[in-house]
Amino acid sequence: MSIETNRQMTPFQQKVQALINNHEVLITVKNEKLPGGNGIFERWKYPVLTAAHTPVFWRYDLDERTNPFLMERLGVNATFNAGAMYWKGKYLLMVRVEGVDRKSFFAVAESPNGVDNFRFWDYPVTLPETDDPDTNVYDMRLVAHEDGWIYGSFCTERKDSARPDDTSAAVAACGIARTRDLLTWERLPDLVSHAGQQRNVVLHPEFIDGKYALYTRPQDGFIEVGGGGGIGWGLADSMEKAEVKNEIIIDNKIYHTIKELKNGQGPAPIKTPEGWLHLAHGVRGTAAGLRYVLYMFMTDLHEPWKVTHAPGGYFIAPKGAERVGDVSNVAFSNGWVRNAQNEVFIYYASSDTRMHVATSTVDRLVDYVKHTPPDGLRSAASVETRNALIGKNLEILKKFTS
Ligand code: M1P
Repeated sequence: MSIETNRQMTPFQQKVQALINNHEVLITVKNEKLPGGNGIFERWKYPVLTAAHTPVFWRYDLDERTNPFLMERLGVNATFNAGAMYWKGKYLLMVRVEGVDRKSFFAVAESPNGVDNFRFWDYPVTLPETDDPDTNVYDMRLVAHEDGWIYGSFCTERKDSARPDDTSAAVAACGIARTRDLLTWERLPDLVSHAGQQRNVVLHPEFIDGKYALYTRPQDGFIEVGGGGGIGWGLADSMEKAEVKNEIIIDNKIYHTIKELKNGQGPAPIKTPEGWLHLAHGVRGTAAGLRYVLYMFMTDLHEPWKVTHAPGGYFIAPKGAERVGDVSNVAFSNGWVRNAQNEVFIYYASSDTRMHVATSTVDRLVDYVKHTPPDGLRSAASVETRNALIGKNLEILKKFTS
């Protein structure tokens, strides 16, 4: 974008031009696949989105009369936890943009190749409210459902009116909106669940027995999932008045694993001939606070509520600079894209601050979930599994040298 090229620019205009030029340089940096991955996926060198990637005209008042010092009037704190989809030849992220006022909103950024050159659309999403206005909305999962609509399911957070004196008491529920063009959104009533609060609710892309199927995450409190928890599954007759009457837990949290404290479905699963590939986050406690990592599992092609393969341990954990941010030690994903070449672009946020991409393929991810040993749940079992691998490998290596 260039301005006022036909005449001498004023000092103010020169400062505006510098801001715009620097922004353009940042958002057009070519990304590079990092060498030395683990064979499962590759990381990329640069975050695909940071707060600084948001347009200059979202943050600054560019009118010299009202902003003579060219200050940021509406700062952006973070860009993270993005839903994703492939749309009209572009990789789209539905980004959680958090202002310096702590309110999150949704905005679309698009890229021609999925790994760099993400550019925000001019305006954030105008999300209609229900009769009970949201205080905060975040973490949208985008799903092109076989009914023809694109749905966004997200967390809507409101003050807990039952605890008026506690200014941090909140209630989380699943908000639902739908669109056909990603520009105009129809807000639907929030999901009615009978299992407490809800976050990380994801719509399955296909009907199951003629009903809508939802991955849920029942929780007793706003932060704590409580005694039950895990990734749930339930059916709803319609999305216009979505209600899940029964939820079953299909993927439990388990003591002394990467999902000891809580877990949650990431994006909608990817369909493969061998089953549905799932990406999720698992949370455990440490002396330094919670640690969020990503893990994968596979469910049955015809009965997606049945887990068929569960590789042990994490798939992606925050690494290096990813470990530091507003909420440190967090890897979180609610968006991935499988393209026509069966490449998979995994969009993950680090430490509630910025967005990254990791790339793999459907074949590699299926191999990973099917052939990575499950968690033996005891140190002795882990040693036994590792010894089997070591023994087999030493025999192979002997042949290399003989
Ligand atoms: O701060 C880490 C994450 O915490 C929440 O996830 P969960 O409900 O699984 O604990 C969400 O607020 C998420 O946005 C955030 O990234």
